[in-house]
Amino acid sequence: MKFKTAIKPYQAAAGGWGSLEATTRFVFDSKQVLKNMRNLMRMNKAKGFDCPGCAWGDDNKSTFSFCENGAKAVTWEATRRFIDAGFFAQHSVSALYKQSDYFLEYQGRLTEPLRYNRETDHYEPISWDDAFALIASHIKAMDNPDQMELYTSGRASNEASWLYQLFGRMNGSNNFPDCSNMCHEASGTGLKRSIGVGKGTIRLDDFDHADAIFVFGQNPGTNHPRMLHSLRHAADHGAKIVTFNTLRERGLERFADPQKPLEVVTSKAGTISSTYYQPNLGGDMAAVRGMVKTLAETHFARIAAGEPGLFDEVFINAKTEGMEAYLAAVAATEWSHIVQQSGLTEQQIREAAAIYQSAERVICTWAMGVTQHKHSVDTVREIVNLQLLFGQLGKKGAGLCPVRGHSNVQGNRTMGIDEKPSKAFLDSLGSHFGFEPPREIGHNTVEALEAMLRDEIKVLIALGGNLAAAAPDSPRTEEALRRCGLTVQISTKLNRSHLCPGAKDALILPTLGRTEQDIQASGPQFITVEDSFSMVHASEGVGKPIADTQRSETAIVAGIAHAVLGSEKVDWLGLAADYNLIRDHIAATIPGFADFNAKCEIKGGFYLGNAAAEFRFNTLNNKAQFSAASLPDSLFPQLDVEVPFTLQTLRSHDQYNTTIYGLDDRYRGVYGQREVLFIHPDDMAKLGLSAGDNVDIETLWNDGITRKVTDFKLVPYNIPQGNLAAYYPETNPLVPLSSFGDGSGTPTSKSVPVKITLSEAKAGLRIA
Ligand SMILES: Nc1nc2c(c(=O)[nH]1)N[C@H]1C(S)=C(S)[C@@H](COP(=O)(O)OP(=O)(O)OC[C@H]3O[C@@H](n4cnc5c(=O)[nH]c(N)nc54)[C@H](O)[C@@H]3O)O[C@H]1N2
Ligand SMILES: Nc1nc2c(c(=O)[nH]1)N[C@H]1C(S)=C(S)[C@@H](COP(=O)(O)OP(=O)(O)OC[C@H]3O[C@@H](n4cnc5c(=O)[nH]c(N)nc54)[C@H](O)[C@@H]3O)O[C@H]1N2
Ligand SMILES: [Mo]
Repeated sequence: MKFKTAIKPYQAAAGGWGSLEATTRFVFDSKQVLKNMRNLMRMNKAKGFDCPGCAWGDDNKSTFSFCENGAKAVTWEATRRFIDAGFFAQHSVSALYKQSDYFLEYQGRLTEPLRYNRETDHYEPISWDDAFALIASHIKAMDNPDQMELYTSGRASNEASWLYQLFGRMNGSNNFPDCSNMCHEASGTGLKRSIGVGKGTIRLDDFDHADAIFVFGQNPGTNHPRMLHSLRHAADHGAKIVTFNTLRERGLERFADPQKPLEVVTSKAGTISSTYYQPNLGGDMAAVRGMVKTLAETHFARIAAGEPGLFDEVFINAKTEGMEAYLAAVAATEWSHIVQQSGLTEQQIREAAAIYQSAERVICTWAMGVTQHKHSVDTVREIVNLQLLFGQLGKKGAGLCPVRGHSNVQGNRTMGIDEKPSKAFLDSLGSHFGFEPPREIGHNTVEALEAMLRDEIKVLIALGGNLAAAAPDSPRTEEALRRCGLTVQISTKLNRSHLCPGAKDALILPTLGRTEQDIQASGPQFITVEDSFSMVHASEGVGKPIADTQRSETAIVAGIAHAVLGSEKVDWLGLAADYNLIRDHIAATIPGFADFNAKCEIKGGFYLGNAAAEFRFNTLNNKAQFSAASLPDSLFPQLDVEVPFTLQTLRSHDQYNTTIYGLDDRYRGVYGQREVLFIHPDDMAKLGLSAGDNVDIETLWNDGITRKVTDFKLVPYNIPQGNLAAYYPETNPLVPLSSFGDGSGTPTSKSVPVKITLSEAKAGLRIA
């Protein structure tokens, strides 16, 4: 495939015509316009399916509650293109491996179960029953249950995830690596340690009541476009939106609502961020610490003058622990350290603190810019510290909001997809089903890959996702997959992971997507999902599946469990025949789900509640815990070499994680290409390089392994000096598997120590 390439800075607001045009282009490009439009209109409504795009909540207010990127996610799934046995007979695995990720998914939907034939290097059809029997034979041949890894990607429904974890635990292991380990793990861990619950404390309508919203390290214009409606609405009502983002992101600057025709026609774009700070990568903890340093100064000065202080002392005394130690740590942190690490000036940080101080109700939101560093748990806890000082929790318009990624990643965790489950959960599962669940902590994603590399894993089952391309250190990750005995990929589309077949056997099991009707023995089924705001609601597909050989995720998990464990303790196939029965078990084993089936009728879903938002802190002493961590001295304490650049790996506007929809990144002005490197113009000049030069990027790490990608085109960009940005997954080979967050285990995808050098290739870049 050839694409016209260009670099052309984007001048308009985010959203607006650009967004409508792109949405309609996606919808009309696909073969079935009417069906797609109907799908879109039902998305995120009481009846119909939940958008598979992101985990943002639904306001049920806009006429069309969908966004450009949600439209892409739906049309990409609902395509009429498909591949069957003929395609795999034609293309060997080695030949497909040479194709791009874009090419692989572009081929369309997987329709038949397939087994890899090592002799011929082709995938060949296999019946569902034979596939299940093959999986059972591999699992039964294992020496111990920890030789299996059950990976989950965050699109899987509550019903499928719950069944999957039950299967894994009944088989004896807590090895549940998942995409969350690479994503918001630091949020879950940090929040749990600080406030006793690993989820956000606010509800969607809190945005309407906030006086200030602090947005750390996220790009909603691309990754949570519906969040722009909430931000825009808040800004229109006078809320201050303070953004901390290393890059200048258009969606955080200006937004024209594509669903308001007048705004689009008149180009009446609204300003989103009232203030925009560009910290260094990994600089947010320092920035927040500097804000607290400023606010503490004012607080104590006022008290010394006999005036009321700033902090919410009633809340702090009654509900928290550890403030003194924290404030001592803040006092001990020098401004020079804060300035050096944040990359912001003392004045900028004092200004941000002043905005915080003047707001009565504050929301802090964040995503991958906060969670994919070594000190991410401490950073999340630093944000919580700030909010605790002011009692910005559990009141209207205030609280903590980690903005989740995959549309049901939060629900997966609620359902028990967790390598470190709580004792209470295991007890409840064990007593409900009369078995002793495994008590040992299982593997997270990095640990699972390391175990695979040590040849300890005989079976890998992946419920969705694309581990080969999503995980760090691509060549080693691919090798890890190839070293498993059996790999089983439950997928909608062809991807890199299918092309890294297990050493003995590999299966591809084609599944239905969320947009499609799911008909089981008892009739049409719906599933449920949970959004970032702990709202659980039903989702029912409307499109007709492309092939009757595809099965639902729930049915596939049940089929595997039945083949392995039989029906003595659990009637797996009976559960898959009627998802209401699964929901009854969920109601009996997971807190907050009593009367689950009845609650599924509630329009807009039901709220699971959040103990911390009600000032119940499920920590050891029932108080919220301040964290007194010190600021790290360096992002790379493991290294004793000088690091010229820190690289972040991020998403373009035309991708969903490892799914590449197209090669444009409209808001960043990049067209027809993905192998680009965003760099400050002065950094480029210092190295004697120019826009359009091709460079090689090499990781500086301490294990003697060379990690390098070549021929990336330089794009001068509004980014602080010393910081770089490039797209994931192309740059995953640069992220060392052994570089992960303290306490989170999350690969440090937003801080990779690198150097760059001019590469051989000379191809110039057109700067329009
Ligand atoms: N269309 C679309 N939607 C998606 C996804 C997708 O790929 N496509 N992915 C989904 C998933 S799984 C997730 S987790 C979310 C991801 O949503 P985001 O977290 O928005 O994803 P990234 O593209 O990784 O963007 C990281 C943002 O943080 C900034 N940043 C990076 N490092 C730092 C830092 O250290 N400090 C600060 N202050 N800023 C920093 C970057 O400049 C960038 O704007 O989106 C979800 N929604
Ligand atoms: N360098 C770098 N690496 C990263 C990140 C980063 O920012 N930088 N981000 C990380 C993050 S936040 C995440 S969440 C992970 C994502 O990791 P994953 O969740 O593993 O990856 P995805 O790309 O979302 O998975 C895409 C595949 O899922 C399958 N699929 C799509 N829909 C469905 C469905 O409904 N059911 C099933 N069974 N399969 C389906 C398709 O076959 C598709 O190829 O990547 C992480 N990796
Ligand atoms: Mo994610």
